[in-house]
Amino acid sequence: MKTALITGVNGQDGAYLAELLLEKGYMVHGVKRRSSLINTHRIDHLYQDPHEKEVRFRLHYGDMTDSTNLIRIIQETQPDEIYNLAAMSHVKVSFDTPEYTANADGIGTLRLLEALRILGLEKKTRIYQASTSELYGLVQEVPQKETTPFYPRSPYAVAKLYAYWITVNYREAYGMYACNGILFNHESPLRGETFVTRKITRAVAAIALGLQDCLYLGNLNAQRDWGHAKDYVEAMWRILQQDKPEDFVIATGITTPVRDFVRMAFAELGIMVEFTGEGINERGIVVACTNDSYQIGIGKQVVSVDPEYFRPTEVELLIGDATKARTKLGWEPQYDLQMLVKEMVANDVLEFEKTGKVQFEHLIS
Ligand code: NDP
Ligand code: GDR
Repeated sequence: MKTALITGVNGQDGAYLAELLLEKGYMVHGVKRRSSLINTHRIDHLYQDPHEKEVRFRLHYGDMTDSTNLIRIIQETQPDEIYNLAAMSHVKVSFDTPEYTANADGIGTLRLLEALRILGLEKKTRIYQASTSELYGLVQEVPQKETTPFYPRSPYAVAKLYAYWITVNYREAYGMYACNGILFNHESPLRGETFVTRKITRAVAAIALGLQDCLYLGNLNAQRDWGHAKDYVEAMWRILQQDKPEDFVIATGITTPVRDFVRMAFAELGIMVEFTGEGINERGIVVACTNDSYQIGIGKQVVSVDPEYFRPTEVELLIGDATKARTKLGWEPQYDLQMLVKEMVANDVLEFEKTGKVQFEHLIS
């Protein structure tokens, strides 16, 4: 039985990856940091009482900013594979917490690599680093592939740039099996509520339900290559099963503006929205976005732009070329954007239903 250690196990990707590895028969250890409230809802279905026999899923308290703790967990668990998914992963928030982001996302990766060397595991343990399409930042080339130059545009991306190169350096310097997956945006019903896709699908459900009037967003013109997290964790696993350690871009190859994601999400509930123009009011820029639904009032403004959500430096266009992953890993995404939007909206409708406020299943088209 192989043993895997996942940092960030209670995040979106950690939850899908833990499920996948358990299905494959792994012993899975997860690192989660202490929080004042229980925040394991994404992995609660995987939880096993540690007092039972043959437990294959265990959680350990840990933090990417604490080397001693990482060394101890690795020593105890002796993993065959480490998936380093833990990070302060919100690009906008990284402008507010740049030093912490550098510490957790950049130096945190170094701490794991060094822990393997200190423990003499550098030839045994394979390590996956969660790199990101944010490394490409300001467009140098489209579509973006493994050889495209990096130009990070946020403290988050700069921290991840360090993590990318320290992973490459430890591979070259010490012969470690250390790989970067350069993953483009991937979403799911488990996506954090403040990332744009989930923010939209939740708001669409709430607006249709009459619980919210208007969705305030930032840059509607940004374009992202959105895939499904379930497909992307499969790629992470495949990256660590190759003969030779290498870096891979994982993407769908299709890019979509934020405003089209908004349209698609409303359309799932039978509400057609139209962006009819821009103006200025006391809140700043307003994009008129009206709808054709009797349910919520024909012509009602359902989306506005709040400049509060603009970033000091933005990444305008991401579109990935995953040819290398398709050919070398045999990786193919199973979901397209339409399927993803459908699943996310349906999930948010159900979540609001669970709160018992109102039943509106009939709205799902
Ligand atoms: P999430 O934000 O959902 O999960 C991040 C996880 O990291 C959470 O479990 C979080 O714990 C944990 N974490 C944060 N800071 C620390 C710390 N200091 N010590 C220990 N754990 C910490 O991210 P995703 O699952 O979406 O992404 C996984 C990884 O992949 C991240 O590194 C992200 O940067 C990267 N990535 C994500 C992409 C995407 O589109 N989703 C694309 C490319 C890369 P807590 O719940 O306590 O906050
Ligand atoms: P991103 O994801 O920054 O690409 O990072 P996010 O969903 O936050 O933003 C995508 C684009 O949408 C625009 N946008 C808004 N974003 C948010 N969060 N909230 C808004 O109201 C809003 N309005 C418009 C943004 O400006 C941006 O252009 C994600 C994270 O998962 C990273 O960890 C990961 O590395 C990258 O994807 C790949």
